[in-house]
Amino acid sequence: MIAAEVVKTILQDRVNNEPENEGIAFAPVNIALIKYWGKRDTELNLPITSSLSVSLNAKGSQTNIKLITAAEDLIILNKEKIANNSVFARRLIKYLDLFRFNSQWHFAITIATNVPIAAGLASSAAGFASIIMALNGLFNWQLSKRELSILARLGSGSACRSLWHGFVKWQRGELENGLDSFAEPLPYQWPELCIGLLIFSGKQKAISSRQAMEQTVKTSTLYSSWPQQVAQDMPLLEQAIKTKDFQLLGKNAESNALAMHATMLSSWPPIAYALPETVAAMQYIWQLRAEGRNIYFTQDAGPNLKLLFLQEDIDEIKRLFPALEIINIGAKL
Ligand code: 2P0
Repeated sequence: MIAAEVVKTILQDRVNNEPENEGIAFAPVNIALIKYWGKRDTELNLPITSSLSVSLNAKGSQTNIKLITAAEDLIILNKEKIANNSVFARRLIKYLDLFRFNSQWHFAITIATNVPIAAGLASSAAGFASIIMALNGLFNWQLSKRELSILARLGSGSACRSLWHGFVKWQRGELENGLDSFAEPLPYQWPELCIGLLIFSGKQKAISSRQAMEQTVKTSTLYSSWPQQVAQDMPLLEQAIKTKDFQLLGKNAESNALAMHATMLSSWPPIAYALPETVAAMQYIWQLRAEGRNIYFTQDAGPNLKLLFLQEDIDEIKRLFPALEIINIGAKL
């Protein structure tokens, strides 16, 4: 099934809604503790496995969207106009086309994000989630979060998890049209859990996660073990969240991230997102753990690490990693 048909199935006669003046929405960045890596359908971003994330509170993207009288869309990212033939704009315009039910419609879209773009900090997830929520406001569709999650996925897979704060699970689903592949919040709070962003580079990555995922699925000999890895890690991670077992959470999240990167290293051409500083930091964290400290990490499609630790250790962690940006994911907004 193609994405445009999924959109029509969900919106039905709402495609005829009159637009309001403006749609505005914020969506948080999410960090996967059990990763999404590999698609069974590249058009609909349907995953091979389920995944589980935690959202980063106030870190994310704010989108304002309006209809304008103009010959083309106007895209402003962090106060700068983006050329409509850039890679970023083309991907965004392709997504907006799914909702352009009148060929005369052009959008003015302003996105403000407070995380480094394309540095493995899932800015596209927050971006597409905030865009679909803003469109929902602009056209007064009044869609459920579940429906918005499905539509966000069409922009970027991980965006379907950025509709909520806290812990979120994306069920892979079984259907070909993906109508059962959406995320849902988990009913658990863990106010003491902290995430620290250890940033080594905010530069654009050499290979997009989209391309890297595809290359891994096609060529990695280890990829066949990935669904097994997720099947093993997912229930343990859910149990860790439910019982607030920090070591169980840390071990499974870290091991899941390393397994994902192992599949990339075993693909051809090989994909390595780590920089020498990334590897040095991993070894330092393993050394800290050997000394009895409660600290783990996860890594996405970029060189930066996200450290996992508890509120009670925050002073010690600040001392050990002075440059760390700490996000208490359980804090009230
Ligand atoms: C995740 N990542 O679960 C994994 C872990 C990166 C590493 O989801 O092609 O930007 O748009 O569906 O969602 C990044 O991939 O890929 C990602 P598309 P997406 O967070």
